[in-house]
Amino acid sequence: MDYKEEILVSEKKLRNKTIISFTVFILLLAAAVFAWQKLHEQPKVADVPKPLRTVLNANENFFSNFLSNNHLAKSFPVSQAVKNVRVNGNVGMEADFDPSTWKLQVIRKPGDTLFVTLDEIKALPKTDIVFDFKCIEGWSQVTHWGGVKFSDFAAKYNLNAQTQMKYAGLVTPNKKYYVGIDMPSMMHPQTILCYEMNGKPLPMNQGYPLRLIIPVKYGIKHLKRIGTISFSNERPPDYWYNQGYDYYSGL
Ligand SMILES: Nc1nc2c(c(=O)[nH]1)N[C@H]1C(S)=C(S)[C@@H](COP(=O)(O)O)O[C@H]1N2
Ligand SMILES: [Mo]
Repeated sequence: MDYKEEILVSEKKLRNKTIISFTVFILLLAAAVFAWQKLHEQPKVADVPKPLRTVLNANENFFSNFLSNNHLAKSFPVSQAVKNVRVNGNVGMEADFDPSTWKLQVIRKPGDTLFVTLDEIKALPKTDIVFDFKCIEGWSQVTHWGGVKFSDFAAKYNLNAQTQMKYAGLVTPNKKYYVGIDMPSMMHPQTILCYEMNGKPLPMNQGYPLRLIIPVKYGIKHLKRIGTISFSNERPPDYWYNQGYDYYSGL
C-alpha cells in the first residue's frame, strides 16, 4: 500500500469515526444528565440524597474507626495563642439565658439527672490546651482554653455505664444548638469541659459558663454553653449534620 492510498482510506474512516464518537458522546451526556436528575429525585437523608448519604456514612465510619480516635491534635506554647479570639456562631446563645440559675445537667438515663455547679466543675483537676482551632468555613486560630477533661469528669461522677455507650449528646440550655459526639472522641485526653479562655472565665459569647473543646474535631462540634449532656447507642441529633455536614467532622 503506497502513501496516497493510505491517506484516502484514513479520511473516509475518519468521518465515520467522528460520527460514532459524537453519537457516543451525546448518549453518555444524556445518560449523565438522566442519572443526575434521578439522584436528585431520591429521598433525602439529612439534606443529602439517600445514595450520596450512604456513601458519606460509609466514609465516615471508615475514618472514625481507623484514623481520628487516638491521635493527639498538635499543641502549641501558650505564647502563640491569639489574644483576639474570633467569635463565630451564636445559635443557642440568645439573651434569654440566666447564668445565676445554671447548672450542668448530666442525664444519666431518662428520669435520672445529675446537676453539677460551675464551682464543683472548677474543683476538679484542670487541664489547659493550646491548639489550632479549625472552622469548616476555612479559618483557623491558635487558641488557649482551660477546663476539666471530660474523662476526668466522667471518672469523678461515676459515669462508667454511660461512657460505655457509643455517643454523647450535648445541647444548649435553650435546646437550639446540639451536637452528637462519638464516645472515643468524647473520652479523648484533649477533650475538655471548658470554663476558661486565655486564663480568664469564658466570655458570654464564647459559651459562658461551660463549653466543649474537642481538638480532634472541627469547630462545629465545640458546642458553646452546655445545658445538658446525655448518652446513647444511637446517634444523637446534630445541628450541622442536619444541614448536610459530616456527622463526625473529625480532623
Ligand atoms: N451554641 C453554639 N455553639 C457553637 C456554635 C453556635 O452557633 N452555637 N458554632 C460553632 C462553630 S461553627 C464554631 S467555628 C465555634 C466557634 O467558636 P468561637 O465562637 O469561640 O470562635 O463554635 C461552635 N459552637
Ligand atoms: Mo465553624
